[in-house]
Amino acid sequence: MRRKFIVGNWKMHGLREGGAALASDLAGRMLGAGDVAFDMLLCPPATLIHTVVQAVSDAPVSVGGQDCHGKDSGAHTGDIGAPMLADAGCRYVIVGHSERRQGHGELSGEVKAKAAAAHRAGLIAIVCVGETEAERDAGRALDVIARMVDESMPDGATAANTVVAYEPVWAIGTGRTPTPTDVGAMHSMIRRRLATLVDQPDAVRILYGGSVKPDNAASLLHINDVDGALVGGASLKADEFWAIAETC
Ligand code: G2H
Repeated sequence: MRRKFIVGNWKMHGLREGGAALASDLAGRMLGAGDVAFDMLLCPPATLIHTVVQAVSDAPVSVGGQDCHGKDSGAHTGDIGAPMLADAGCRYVIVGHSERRQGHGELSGEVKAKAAAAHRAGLIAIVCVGETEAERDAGRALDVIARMVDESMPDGATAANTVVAYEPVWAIGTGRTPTPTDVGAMHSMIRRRLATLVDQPDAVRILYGGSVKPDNAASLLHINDVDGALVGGASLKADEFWAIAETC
C-alpha cells in the first residue's frame, strides 16, 4: 500500500546546464519506462528549482526544496519561505537534514516549525532524523531517534503531508551503512512512534538515507518498513540514480 519513493538530494551541487541535463535525462527515463514501481522526487539547490521544474514538466517527476524557514515570510535574509517553494513549483521540502542540524545548529523544535510551515504552504515535508556515531556506539541510537521523531513532527502531520527520512549521520557520504537488521529495527521503531503522532501511521513513507548506491540499494530498499531512499551523491549521476530506483 506504500509506494516506494526515490528522492535525489542534490545538496549544493549543480549549475543550470548540468542540472537541466540531469533532470531531463531522468524525466526521459521515467516517460520511457511507463509503469514503474516507485515515485521520483528531485531536490535541487534553490537556484535550480525553476530549471528542474521546467525540465520535468511532462514527466511523473516531482520537485522539492532542501530547506525552508519556519515562518512564511519576513526579514530573514538568505532564507526561503515554504510559500516561495510552492510558488516555484515544488511539491515537497526536506526539513531537518543533518547537514542543517549540524551545520546550522537547527534543533528539533525548529525542524518542527519548518515542517508546519511546509504544511501551511501545501507542501509535503520530508522530516529527517539521524543519530551520530557516538550516539550509536553508546547504544543510544533508538532512544535518540525516538526523541527526534517526537520533537520534530508537527501537529496535524498525516501520511499525506509528511514523509520521514532516517539518515544516520555517520553513514552520510561516507560509504558506510548500518546493517539491514539495524535499519529494519530503526524503521519499525519509527513507525511505532508515529502511531502516537500521526493518523494512519501505517501509510507514512519512511525513507532510508546515507550512502545509498546501486550496489547496496536492493538490500536496503527491500527491508520491511523501508519505503524508499533519500540519495545524495549517487543522485548526481543519472545512471546511478536510475539503477537505485530500478531495484524497487
Ligand atoms: C544523506 C544522503 C542524502 P549521501 O545526506 O540525503 O547523502 O547519499 O551522499 O550519503
